[in-house]
Amino acid sequence: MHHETCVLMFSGNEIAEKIDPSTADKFGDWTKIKPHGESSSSSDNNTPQDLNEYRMVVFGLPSSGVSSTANTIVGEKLFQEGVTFDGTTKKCQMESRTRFNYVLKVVDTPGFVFDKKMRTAEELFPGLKKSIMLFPPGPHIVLVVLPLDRTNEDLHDMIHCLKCFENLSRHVVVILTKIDKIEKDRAGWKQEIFESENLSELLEFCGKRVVFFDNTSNSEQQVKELLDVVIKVVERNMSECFNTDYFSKKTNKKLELVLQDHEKNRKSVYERIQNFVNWK
Ligand SMILES: Nc1nc2c(ncn2[C@@H]2O[C@H](COP(=O)(O)OP(=O)(O)O)[C@@H](O)[C@H]2O)c(=O)[nH]1
Ligand SMILES: [Mg+2]
Repeated sequence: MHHETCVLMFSGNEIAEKIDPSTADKFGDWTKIKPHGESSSSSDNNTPQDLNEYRMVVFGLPSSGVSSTANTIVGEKLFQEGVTFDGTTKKCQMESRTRFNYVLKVVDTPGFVFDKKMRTAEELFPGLKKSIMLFPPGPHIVLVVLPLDRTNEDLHDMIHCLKCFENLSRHVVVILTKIDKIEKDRAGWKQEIFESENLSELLEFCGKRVVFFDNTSNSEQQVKELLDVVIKVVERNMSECFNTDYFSKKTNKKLELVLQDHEKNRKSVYERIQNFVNWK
């Protein structure tokens, strides 16, 4: 287990090391890696043949940069970004682009909205279910997006709910966005992140597979770094994807317990506030 973590952990930039900067635009040897012999779907007329296809669903708390991350991956502004009270992305959207000699299929989702009225995995994670239909048999990778400036209860709720899907974590790669907000001269910030208490639950869940994104930049390097991790995960999972089997009765049972627990905690916080107010 420890070994796997070390191999898959994003540590600096493995793809970048394989690329001679002078030939980076012509795509170095790393692009020839054919990790799983899966060629792109022949039913898609726009899809070049004989290229490996990677399907990714982008997920996270709203306003984290989910759509922006999807845009960074495809290299164009195809998904709507923005900040609104109710979330900008209302529906799932699938786009496909050939980049770096791979076919990259990306589904943008509204993200995780915790609502106690929702009780089943299908209700709580409509985006994940829909992505399977948008690029069957489903995504190889579930990208969980988190901005650097936001670790709160919502994050814990999201992780607890995601954990209810058995084996989902082996498809997860975390994208930490808004790294442009870090002071340019602050040394050791990556180390700080990997040692952060607030992030420990998430880091354990994703096997420390973390890639850093600045969605305000059109640097290709960050996407190549992500692909480096994606290729290894897909290879390790033997191309198996997140599919409808994950939406099982067992998942719903576990979710029910998490929701009950959440409700209990919420009530106890409310009672504590009430006691405090009455005491004053
Ligand atoms: N500075 C900065 N802003 C970002 C980054 N990623 C997203 N944003 C901004 O954050 C806001 C929400 O982004 P969006 O992708 O629509 O979030 P979503 O609701 O999670 O899909 C938008 O104003 C984006 O421009 C980033 O890496 N850096
Ligand atoms: Mg969005």
